[in-house]
Amino acid sequence: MSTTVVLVIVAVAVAVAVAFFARRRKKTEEPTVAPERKEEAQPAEKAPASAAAPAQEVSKEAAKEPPAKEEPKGEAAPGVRSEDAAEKAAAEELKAERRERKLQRLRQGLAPTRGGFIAKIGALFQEKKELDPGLLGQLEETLLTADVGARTTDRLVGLMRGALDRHELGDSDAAFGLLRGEVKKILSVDAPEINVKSDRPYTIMVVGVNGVGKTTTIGKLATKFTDQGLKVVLAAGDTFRAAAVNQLEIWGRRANAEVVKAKEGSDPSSVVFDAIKQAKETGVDVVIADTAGRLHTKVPLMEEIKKVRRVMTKAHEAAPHQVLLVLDATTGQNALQQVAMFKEAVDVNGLVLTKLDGTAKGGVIIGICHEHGIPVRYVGIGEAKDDLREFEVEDFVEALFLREEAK
Ligand SMILES: Nc1nc2c(ncn2[C@@H]2O[C@H](COP(=O)(O)OP(=O)(O)O)[C@@H](O)[C@H]2O)c(=O)[nH]1
Ligand SMILES: [Mg+2]
Repeated sequence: MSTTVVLVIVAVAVAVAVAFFARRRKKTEEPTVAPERKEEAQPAEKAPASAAAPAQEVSKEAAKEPPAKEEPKGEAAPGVRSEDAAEKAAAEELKAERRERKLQRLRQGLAPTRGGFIAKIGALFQEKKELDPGLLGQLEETLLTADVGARTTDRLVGLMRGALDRHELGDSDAAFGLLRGEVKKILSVDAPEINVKSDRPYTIMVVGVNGVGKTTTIGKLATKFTDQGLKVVLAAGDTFRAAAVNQLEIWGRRANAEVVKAKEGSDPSSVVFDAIKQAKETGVDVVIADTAGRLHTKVPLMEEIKKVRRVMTKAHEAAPHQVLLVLDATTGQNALQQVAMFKEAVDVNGLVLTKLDGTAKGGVIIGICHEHGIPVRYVGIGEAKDDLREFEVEDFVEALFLREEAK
């Protein structure tokens, strides 16, 4: 009886031990394998040996590589990367959207000019089945009426005549394209970019006859710079009218820029000198000087402006970094004469063409660039603070020569 009991106890003990070891073995054979890896393993088992080989090579290659330092969580990396890619794509999309909106505003702003002489030119070429020399007479008239200027008109018509003579103009599209290309060439005046961070303070002198939009342009420019986090000081150099100082102060508040002023009738040069001095002492990034613009034909005014320029250089060796001449696009041919006068007096190195939104005479810009070789830096397409565009030839020509509306 006792033997049977002992045997039963031994048998139970053996059974328990076998069951225990069997369970332990099973556990070690299937470690913490993730379910997906188990799934991956199945086809590999079924796959022929040759197909399995590259996988082995890959893992050998992986083993050769230094331990994954930056990406220890190997499985998380692709996720992070795709998040990065998505963020990048969203940023790109936003950028493209902003650019399209900007272009749209430029197209709108240039609509009157485009609807004027560009539309006429478009129609000229559109109506013709064949291009004949008679067309050139009409082109000449259209360009002259649009204030493109005599010399520039000659250049453009001459180019078309040559192409016609050589039978290079197959159709109206080719002719329109040729004209557009030449206008682009004329507008592409070679000049270094304006980099206001290249010196501190960077100084801009703004000149032009009365009412062209100097003060407004200064306000828009100041906004542009303060939006970039730059510290801006405006010098109220138009001391001849109290209203001019008030107007600049309003823009200063809008743009979050300080205004340095003096009482009515005081010396404009000393105001500008003080502004630059103050800017140097307080670490200001950009100084923009407003100037008077009445009756540019009066010698004293031109002398006054020349003096402002000289005094700016006294206040800061590299000043003025930019002398921007503001021109009102609605004045047409008159703008060409203004360029000649200011260029001689203060060595203008950049142009701002304002009020393009309200004129069909925007073509004057082509003549100005052709005759004077001064780069256009900004264009004004409205009165609001963000209605100043950096002049980009490509965009400008594209907006100007937009064909659909010109038909
Ligand atoms: N439509 C339009 N008006 C402008 C533009 N720039 C300036 N103006 C307006 O032109 C007028 C004269 O501008 P102002 O800055 O006082 O000229 P300033 O005498 O040269 O300083 C103001 O009524 C401005 O609002 C522009 O780009 N488009
Ligand atoms: Mg003014």
